[in-house]
This record gives sequence, C-alpha cells and structure tokens, in this order.
Amino acid sequence: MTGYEAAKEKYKALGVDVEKAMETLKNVPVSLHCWQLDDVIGFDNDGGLTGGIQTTGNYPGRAKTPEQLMTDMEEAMKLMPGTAKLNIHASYAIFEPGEFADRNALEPKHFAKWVEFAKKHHMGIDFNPTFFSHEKVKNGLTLSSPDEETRKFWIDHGKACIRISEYFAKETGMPCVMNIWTGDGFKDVPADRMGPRMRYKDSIEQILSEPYDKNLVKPCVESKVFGIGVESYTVGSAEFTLSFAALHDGCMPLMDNGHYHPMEYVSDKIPAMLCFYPEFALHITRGVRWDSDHVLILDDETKEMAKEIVRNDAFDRVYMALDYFDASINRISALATGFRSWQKALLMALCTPNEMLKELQDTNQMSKLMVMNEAVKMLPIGEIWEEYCRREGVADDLHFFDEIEKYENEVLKKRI
Ligand code: RNT
Ligand code: ZN
Repeated sequence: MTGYEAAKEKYKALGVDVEKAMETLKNVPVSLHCWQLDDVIGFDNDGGLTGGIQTTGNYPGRAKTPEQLMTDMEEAMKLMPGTAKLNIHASYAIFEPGEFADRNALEPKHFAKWVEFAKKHHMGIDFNPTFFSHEKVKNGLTLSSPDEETRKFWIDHGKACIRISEYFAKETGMPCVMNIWTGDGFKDVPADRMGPRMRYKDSIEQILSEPYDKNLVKPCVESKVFGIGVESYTVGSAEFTLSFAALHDGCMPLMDNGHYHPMEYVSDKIPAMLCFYPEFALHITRGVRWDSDHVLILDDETKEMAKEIVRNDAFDRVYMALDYFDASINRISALATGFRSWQKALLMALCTPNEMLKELQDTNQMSKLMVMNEAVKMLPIGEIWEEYCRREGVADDLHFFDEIEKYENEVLKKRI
C-alpha cells in the first residue's frame, strides 16, 4: 500500500472522500494577481507606487516589461496546481510604441495582449481600476475629492474599466470581477468625515451607471481600516462599503483580510456575510501586525478562512483573489508559494470531516469536539497534497524550489 492509499483509508474512516476533495479543488478558480511580480508598479507610469500601499525590498529580477511579467507568471503557474484566474490592474495597460492613453481614456484594445495571454492559458480575467500611482490623485483623494475635475477624471476611469471588464468577460467567456479600491483618506484628524463619503458614494454610483451586463461584470467595493499616510481616516471604511453593497443591487463587498484591526478575523466575517449577501469577494493576504501584505502561508487564519468557505458550501458565492506583494524575496517563488498555500488550506478544509464536527457542536458534545478538532490536525494531509501535486503535474514542496533557482539563474539574474 502506498503512503497515499494508507492516508486515503484514514480519511475514509472519518467519512471523508479525498478523491472527491481533489476533484473539487482542481476546478475552483482562484484569482492570481499579476502585481506580486513587479512590486505593484505597472506599465503606465514611471513614478513608482504611491497611494496608501507600499512594497518593501529590492530583490533582483523584478519584471519590467509586459513580456517579462507574462513569462514570470507562466513560470509561477508551472508550479501551481489547480485553476488560476488572471487578476490585473488598469495600470498594466499595454501600449504600442509611441502610444499612450491616460486612465480616463483606457480602452479594451490596451488590454488585448492580456486577453491573448488569458486565452492561451484558459483563464478568466478579473480587473481593478487603478486609483493610485498617478498625478491626478489630488491631496490623497480620487473618487472622494472635493475638486470636481479630479473626481470626474476618476469617475471616467471607473467607467472605462467597466467597459474593459465587459470586454474581458466576453472574450474569455467567464465573468469579470471588477474591484474598486481607493486609498482615499487623511493622515490626520479630518474636519469632515461625511462629506468625502457622500462624494465617494456618488462617484461609485456614477461609475456603476455605465451600462453593462450584470452576468458578465461583477463590480465590488473593497474596504480598508487605514493605509500608509492615511492613518487617521479612510473614506471607504468597512461600514461604508458593506452598506454600499447591501443597498446597490449587483455590487458586491470585498473583504481583504489585511484591512481590519489585527484582532478582527475575516474567517468569522465570512459566515456572517453568507447569511445576507448572495455573493461577495475576498482578497486573501497575510497581515503581520498591520496590512503588510506578506506572502500567504499556511497559518491558522488562512486555514480557518478556507474552512468557512468549504463547510458552508460557498465556492459559487465567494470570489477568491490573492493579494500580497513582497519585493524582498524571489517574486515568482512568492507568487507560487502564496497560491499553493491557499490550495493547501482549501484541500485541508475539503478533507475535514465537517459533518461529523458540526454534529458534535449541535449535540453540545464540546469536549469531544475539541478532541476531534485536535485529532483532525494530525491526519496525513501531506500525503493527499503530494498526490494532488502529482496528478496536477507540479513539483512537490521539496522539489518546488529547484525550478525557481534554475529560472533565477537562467533568466532573472540576467535582467538589468
Ligand atoms: C490595498 C488593497 C488593494 C491593493 C491592490 C493592488 O490595500 O488591498 O486591493 O492591494 O489593488
Ligand atoms: Zn486588497
């Protein structure tokens, strides 16, 4: 009997079908963000990353051109089991030599190369208007700016992005989740907290008034508690975005688990949201003490979030996207490690005897529940993971880095 077969029997004794778990997992799309590979810089500006988020580190080999970014992503994808969906930002528009379009004038054609890439890899595409790293961010504000010209510019950007999202959905045959996040806020105590929020509300309403097919484009609004340089006040707070989504049909809320106070857990928010929202989106990341966007690893909260999606049977209601960026380590390793960690968390959740544990809770057998929860942690999930990687044709954990080292020596080190 192989290690996998022995492990499979152990799970079977608890009523878990690991074959079914692997089958389910490999078809669940997880949005893979291109921005880990170039430190969130994009191709439409040379001013670097500004606007409430920050990458740290200067590990060599950053992707500097669309070609490099795409090749790096392909390299990372060779190391990832499961199904990835491409996630890009408007700042990743690809222009012909000599061509340029500002954010308010972006068109589908500026993303044709991404569509080509997605089609080649049978991927859907998710999209994000980029409300940062641009000179028109005025005094830290975009959609909530009191300056009408500034606000209009960013509304027009949002509308252009709706049209581009619809183009992505039509081309790939998969709906496009379009996420609105702005870093709008204040460093110090504001004199008016409601005004910017009323303007933000109006701006998003104007963006969403752009005609689009609701089956193709899935807009969402991402909240945040604070950002770098905007420590005192964030316009798009949790209450703001949740209420906006609740009261605007077709607009989903997006929860990024780095965007709450450190003792607030998105794993606990997921089932609360499932009671009310037909669909919502997640940014899965790892905050270390704050919204530091560390690469996702298999830590307790990551596992707990996966459990809440799986045991509530919510794969078709929760849009899962990754969102981390670390510039201090090999970026391909970072991208693939985070994706694999989320796959592991989902696999563990799918291989958990959820029905049995729930029954213990419902019959108030809390002592036994604790014992069984601890027992489940020691089940041979590693064997199932290795089998899953084998079937998906990707390296196991112990050989994963060999590929990366090879690519680093042959490709990344040669980049200037
Ligand atoms: C920033 C938000 C946002 C970005 C990406 C690049 O705090 O999490 O989602 O990370 O849009
Ligand atoms: Zn995010």
